[in-house]
Amino acid sequence: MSKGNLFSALRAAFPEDLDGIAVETADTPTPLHYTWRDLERGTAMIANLLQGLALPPMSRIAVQVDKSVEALMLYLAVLRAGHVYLPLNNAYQASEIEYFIADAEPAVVVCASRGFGWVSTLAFKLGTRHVFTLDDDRSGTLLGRAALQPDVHEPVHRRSDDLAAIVYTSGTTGRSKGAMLSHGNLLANALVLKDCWGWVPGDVLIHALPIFHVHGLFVAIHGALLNASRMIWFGRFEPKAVIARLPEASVFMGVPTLYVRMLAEAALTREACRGMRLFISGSAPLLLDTFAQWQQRSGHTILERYGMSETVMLTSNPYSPVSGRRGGTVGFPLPGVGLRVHDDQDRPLPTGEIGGIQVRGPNVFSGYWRMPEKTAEEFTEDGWFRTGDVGQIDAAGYVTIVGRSKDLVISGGYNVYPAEIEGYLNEMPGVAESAVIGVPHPDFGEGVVAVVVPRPGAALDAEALTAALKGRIAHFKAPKAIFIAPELPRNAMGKVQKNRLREQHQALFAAA
Ligand code: MLC
Ligand code: AMP
Repeated sequence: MSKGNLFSALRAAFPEDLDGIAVETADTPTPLHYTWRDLERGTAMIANLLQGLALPPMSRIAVQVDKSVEALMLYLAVLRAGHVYLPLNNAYQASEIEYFIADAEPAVVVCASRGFGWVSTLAFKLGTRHVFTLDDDRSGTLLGRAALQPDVHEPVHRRSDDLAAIVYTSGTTGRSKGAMLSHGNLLANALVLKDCWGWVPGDVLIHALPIFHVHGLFVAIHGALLNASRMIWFGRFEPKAVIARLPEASVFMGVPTLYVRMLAEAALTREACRGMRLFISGSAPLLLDTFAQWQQRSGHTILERYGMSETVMLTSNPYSPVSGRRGGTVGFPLPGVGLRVHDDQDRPLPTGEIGGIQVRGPNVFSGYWRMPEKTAEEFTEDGWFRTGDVGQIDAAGYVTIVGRSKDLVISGGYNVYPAEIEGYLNEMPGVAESAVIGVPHPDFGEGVVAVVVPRPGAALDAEALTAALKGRIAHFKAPKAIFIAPELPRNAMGKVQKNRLREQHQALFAAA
């Protein structure tokens, strides 16, 4: 770890000329240009504000805001002040936020002003002392207060294994788990990716992902900052607008849905992509068909990589040679990452056989926040992390993900945990039981589907169930289709056979 903390390492990579453009907004009413000096000063002011609150060291700072450059500065300022960043999806509603605040006990919560009423009520009830607002138009109490602060700040020293962020990832049994990532985890991964993906001075990154998950927050932002690269910053992904900016850029990172949506645009041509150096995909499986279509339409070979909240990035297809990028695979373990495939009894499997993927390395998290038993369960006796992904390594060393042992649906790059949705459905009046599955979806990769069994005599209405769910949880988790059925298929042990449900509804969205 360089002197100070992860922020110091990123700051050390800023260009000498701090007056160059670091970030340019693409979808604000007028384009905004932030220089490297703006990032330096803005993060100093927010860090000073946090330090002035006299919080205990390594306090959690929970953030549920719309994407903005100021939100990026808030993240960097939290690192700079030596506190722990806790990003939250801005689609989460009260019951979801309540859980995170109760579990993480943040000293500070930052939310959008439209949510201030309910967020602050929850936060104060749960013991949080400070709630600020931050909106995507540079307004809110956070910036109002930060504006009064000095614009110089000495980054607070943190050791490599000190906590930098907690990223919540849901548990298969319902309770969400906070993956604890250290300054060292994040920096080690960022440095490896800088080399592996051939970042060069002058690269320009189109940033169109949300910044509450590891993909948009760590992989994309650290990549650009460590390389002193300008970012073209989209508050939200819009395919036409992104394609229009490709000629000015060289690097793009997306989940597969972003590629599928850009492919649907006639403007996606070789000409539009001529200046691009690298397209990267991850967070969900990239279909071979999308990989091949992209090659044909853009003339570029997407580089697919694999990672997770607990580990940041684990594998990557080769940057060079381009011909080494194999569609349908996630490439090779990154330098320093150990990756092995084991059977259910933790015995190593021979090359080519399918089993559970286990990993270790400087990027692998130390455990789940306040869940020592869960942490112990997810690590093997010899210290490897069980990813819950199922895959194989071929003779040439390429890793392929073939499925998941965890009951998880990945929809448009967002994780949806069936157990959580079933929990909400089962609580609803007239519901006896339910099963939630993922089936192929042309846009989202997987679409969430629920099969619900009514209590005897109860009449259920799928639309009403959907509306009730959307009143309680983030809408992306709500099933895209709900079927009412007299019973669920079960095996001899009484376990619900989700495979049979998946087969039954396999073509649901394809047909649509
Ligand atoms: C939005 N909706 C979704 C959805 N996104 N439904 C299912 N799955 C999704 N992913 C729903 C909304 O709830 C809303 O429903 C409706 O679609 C329109 O919402 P929107 O906000 O206008 O959607 P849109 O902007 O089109 O968003 C789609 C998207 C977004 C693909 C751009 O989902 C996205 O940015 N995904 C990226 C997620 C990501 O960054 N993952 C990285 C995880 S890190 P309603 O009912 O309100 O109309 C990780 C590790 C790793 O996995 O390896 O990287
Ligand atoms: P998250 O918990 O949101 O970080 O999601 C991590 C999960 O996303 C991994 O455990 C994988 O199941 C999945 N994932 C990430 N990248 C890929 C990829 N390239 N191909 C298939 N699955 C992926």
